[in-house]
Amino acid sequence: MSELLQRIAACVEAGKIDKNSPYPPAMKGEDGADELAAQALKEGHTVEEILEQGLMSAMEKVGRDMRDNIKFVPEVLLSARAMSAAMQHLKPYLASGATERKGTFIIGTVEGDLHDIGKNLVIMMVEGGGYEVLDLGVDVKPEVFVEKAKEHPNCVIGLSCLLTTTMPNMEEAVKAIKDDNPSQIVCIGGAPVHKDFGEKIGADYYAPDPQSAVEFLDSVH
Ligand code: B1M
Repeated sequence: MSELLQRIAACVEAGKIDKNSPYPPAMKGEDGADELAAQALKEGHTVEEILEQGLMSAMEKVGRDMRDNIKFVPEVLLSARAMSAAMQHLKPYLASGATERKGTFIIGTVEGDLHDIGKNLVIMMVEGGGYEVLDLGVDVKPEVFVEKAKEHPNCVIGLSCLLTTTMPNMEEAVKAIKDDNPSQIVCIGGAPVHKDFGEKIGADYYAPDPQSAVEFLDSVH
């Protein structure tokens, strides 16, 4: 891997967003993921190289570290922001269709639930994993998931929920999606839900953390 791509990966892993960002102190004044991604494109690195060697590998490491309690939410959010800053330079190429994405992931927090920090972390990891993500936001009604699934054949639907009181709404959403298309793949996650609940409501997979969601997507694509 080129030294420049290694530096991008190091910025994402360390949460170094751009030259002006003060975190981490050891990298103060140095270029961040933002400047280095722009430089890499200018120097002729392909979008795929930057994505796979610079961003995805680093985010995968961050995801594993989060799962292993080596990194925590604030650090992961900084890594996610560093990746976002680099992604801004790549997005025009990705949007043009010139670069193949692995698949589409449609995610939302279920009806009645306004929590989105965990969902947004999942989005960052899944985007970092090479997928197109459609974010439906929070308080998403079952029929919206159904409608969006129809618009994106072969997508995987992700449902997040943070309240015990909205777990029945997650069940309703899964039922509506599966009633409409029994082969639609649904992945669930969120603090109050667990594997047994997922099995009970007919979800295909329970992801305890964002990295598991990425690994699940890789397993079905
Ligand atoms: Co709320 N809230 N909140 N809250 N809130 C909790 C969840 C609560 C546990 C606090 C408590 O009482 N100790 C409690 C729920 C209790 C319960 O249901 N048993 C609670 C409550 C009661 C409420 C209100 C009802 C409070 C009130 O108004 N009386 C209200 C409900 C509003 C609503 O949704 N209708 C409410 C409101 C809010 C705020 C708006 C103030 C704010 C949300 C801001 C926002 O999200 N933009 C908020 C917050 C911040 C929290 C806490 C403090 C933090 C949640 C969070 O973001 N965690 C929370 C207490 C706590 O957890 N300490 C609490 C960090 C986040 C990274 O973790 O979302 O679990 P998490 O996501 C994880 C995994 O679960 C997983 O990946 C993430 C990273 O590992 N994951 C997925 C999540 N979704 C996934 C999907 C996947 C895969 C993995 O695939 C599809």
